Amino acid sequence: LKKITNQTAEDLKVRKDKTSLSQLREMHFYSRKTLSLYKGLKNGSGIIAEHKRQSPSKGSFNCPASLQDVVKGYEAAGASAISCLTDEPFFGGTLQDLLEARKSVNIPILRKDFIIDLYQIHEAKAYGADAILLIAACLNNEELIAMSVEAMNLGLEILFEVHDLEELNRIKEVTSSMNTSKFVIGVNNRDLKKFKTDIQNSKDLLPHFPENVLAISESGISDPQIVKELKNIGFEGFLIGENFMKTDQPGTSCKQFIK
Ligand code: IGP
Repeated sequence: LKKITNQTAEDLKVRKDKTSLSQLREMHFYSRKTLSLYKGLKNGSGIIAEHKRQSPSKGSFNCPASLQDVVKGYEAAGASAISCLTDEPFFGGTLQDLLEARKSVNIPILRKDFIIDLYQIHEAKAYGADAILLIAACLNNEELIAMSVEAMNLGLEILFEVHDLEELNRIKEVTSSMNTSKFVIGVNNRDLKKFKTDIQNSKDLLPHFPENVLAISESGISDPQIVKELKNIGFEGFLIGENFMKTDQPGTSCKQFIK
């Protein structure tokens, strides 16, 4: 994670030099009214379908479908939202991907990246995102609060990502000071040190969630049966990437999780 965020900081310098904050503010989607990820999950299938070309642990998924086909396929299949990777060095995504996804679908889009700077939140808005990911493992409490306030001021919703109880307790602390309950907390089932996924992580952490918070399970969801199981214990969102992107038609694969 340290390696990734260091690289993110490097790339950020270059982008900041190229595009000023006021230029971001002039972009077409910057003033767009966002869609609610929270409502999308509450009222729909709960599936957040991810566009991801590659991952550090698995390499390229060699998906032959274009981004446009993938995200349109997800929307047609009944996904509640799209997760769009924009990290380039490790996941092969770009901000252009986010822009293209925005032009292709009418469901909420999550910018999936390693957010460590307020500038990235303005980028997210400018390129058409409705929500951002804030990873507890990347940010201290003070940073989490600053990022959250900035996002909410821009009308972006937040998915807080945790891996363990220590991180969940920090998110509880941070969110208790916010005057909105429209945020979601996701348990990442992937152990960042070993890159292994275990659904048990979601099951273990759910009892420690604050009340009335929308709970999401992320990573390693490889079977519709797992979604059913997690739904039964109270999860309302399911973030799925690899299982769809490793097939030729991610939209068709997504559909099998929703019917
Ligand atoms: C999706 P999977 O195992 O279905 O491909 O996982 C998603 O949870 C994963 O891509 C992810 C991620 C992240 C990627 C979770 N948190 C943070 C990049 C950054």
